[in-house]
Amino acid sequence: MSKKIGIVTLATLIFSFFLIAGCGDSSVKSSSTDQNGVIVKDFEFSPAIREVPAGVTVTWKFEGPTPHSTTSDQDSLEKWDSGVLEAGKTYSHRFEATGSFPYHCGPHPSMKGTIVVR
Ligand SMILES: [Cu+2]
Repeated sequence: MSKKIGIVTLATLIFSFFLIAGCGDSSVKSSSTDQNGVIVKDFEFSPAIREVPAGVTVTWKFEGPTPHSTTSDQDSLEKWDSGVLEAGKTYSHRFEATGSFPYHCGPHPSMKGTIVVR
């Protein structure tokens, strides 16, 4: 009987640990956002090719004096358009389907990037 209670307590402890780990993960959101993030600055998407797992939200962070956008290419199967955003703004898009999704900056079509969803 006491062995059974011990197992239940252990299971509760493990469950609690994952809950805490989960909370810890969301409290350090800035670093996990960076992992799935793209900086838009100096007429570049950085990194130009960002690989993410399916179901992840990619966040573009706009910096620098020139406003830019993140806009999916015409032939991209995943569609998004941030509109033109100034420094300090962010735009997020969740990618569910796997594939390679090219995008560009509306005002500066030579700015190109790709989100690769694995
Ligand atoms: Cu631009």
